[in-house]
Amino acid sequence: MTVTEMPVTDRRLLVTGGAGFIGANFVRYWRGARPDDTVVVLDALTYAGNRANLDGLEDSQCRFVHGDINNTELVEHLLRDEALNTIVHFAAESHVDRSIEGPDVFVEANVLGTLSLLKAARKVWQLEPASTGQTAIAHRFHHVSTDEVFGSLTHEDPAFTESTAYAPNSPYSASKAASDHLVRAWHHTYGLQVTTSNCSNNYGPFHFPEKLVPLMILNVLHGRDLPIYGDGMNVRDWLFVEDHARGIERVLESGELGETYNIGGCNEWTNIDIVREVCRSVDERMAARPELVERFPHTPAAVGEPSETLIQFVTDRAGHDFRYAIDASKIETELGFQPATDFETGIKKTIDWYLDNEAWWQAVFDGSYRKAA
Ligand code: NAD
Ligand code: TDX
Repeated sequence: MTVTEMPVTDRRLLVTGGAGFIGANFVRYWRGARPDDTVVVLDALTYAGNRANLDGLEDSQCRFVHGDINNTELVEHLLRDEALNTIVHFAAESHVDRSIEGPDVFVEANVLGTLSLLKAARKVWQLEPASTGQTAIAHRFHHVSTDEVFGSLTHEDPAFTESTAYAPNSPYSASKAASDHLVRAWHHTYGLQVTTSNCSNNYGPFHFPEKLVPLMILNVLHGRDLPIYGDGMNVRDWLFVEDHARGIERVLESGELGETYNIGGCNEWTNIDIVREVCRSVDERMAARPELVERFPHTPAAVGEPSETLIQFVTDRAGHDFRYAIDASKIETELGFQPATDFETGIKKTIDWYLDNEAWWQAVFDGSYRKAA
């Protein structure tokens, strides 16, 4: 189908999964950069969703709706009643280890949830058959995906480009790949104005402490083992989360409809090196700020030990992808996007955020943020 571009001028956003790690950082960034835009966050508040991630952001222009993307009627109602013209779709089950333990919810949230959104968007934005006589409403559906859909690289392989064949290996990445294909099909078949971004591993504030970087920071602070899967030589490409938000902004502003854009940090690290870096960085802070040792008496620095002594090599993740790497030249050359935060700065900001926001992660650990939601 030929798709005529209908540019969105006055942006009114539905941000799905906006109470999760990247979604909340995106809303935070967007509210700062474009305070006049309307933002409605739709989030089911699963174990990973946290209303506190949006603290200080909600006002007359930005509101939170507790609900499931699989509730198509609710999505239609929000799009229609609030005249929303842009969906930025983050909502998903996102943790690979959980997908290995229980894949069903990944298909429900990531595949069926995306289908539900696509159906609602097509209906409310009036992309029903021409015979209905309706004129389509200007809109954009931006789908947030991952580099994991491309599978695993060896050391020698070139980085993933947008034309790398899909080869998902985990239930998580398979569900994300399926959602990417649905989004593509809604563009080609029904003319939905879509863009997709496939991003590498993010790190930064509000990251749920089941994922590598926050888990290691908090385990160091508590003097707990640092579990490294396998030999720790698996490679990931790390991007500061605010740069992901900026990359999506560029795609929303200037991305070509139906196109996909890789977003990455050009910043490959083995897991063991990332963990050593976290250990070094925390130890540096402990040395510079004695009050931290009083707050965290179980951290190795409290007894003059390096945090690296906590490293434990444990059983590998099933089907563990060896290496991800993003070739981000398309978004750089076509949309002029480059990450703004280098890794050294980003990891320091992240560690400082966890040190300064103990109430946030204590509430995550004791579940009180869920009781309050
Ligand atoms: P997250 O797990 O921190 O947050 C996911 C959010 O989605 C949570 O707030 C959760 O409550 C919500 N959610 C889940 N199912 C829902 C449903 N059915 N209806 C409504 N809300 C629902 O995940 P994240 O790390 O912020 O990832 C966000 C998106 O970015 C995901 O689509 C993920 O695949 C993608 N992504 C993540 C990374 C990364 O490094 N974390 C990298 C690339 C792409
Ligand atoms: O305890 C751990 N020990 C360990 O060695 C954990 C939690 C992870 N790891 C390894 C597995 C990975 O090689 O660290 C690497 C990173 O693991 P995760 O933080 O679980 O991220 P990953 O599996 O790479 O997936 C992440 O990036 C892509 C996000 O969770 C996905 O949502 C995103 O799509």
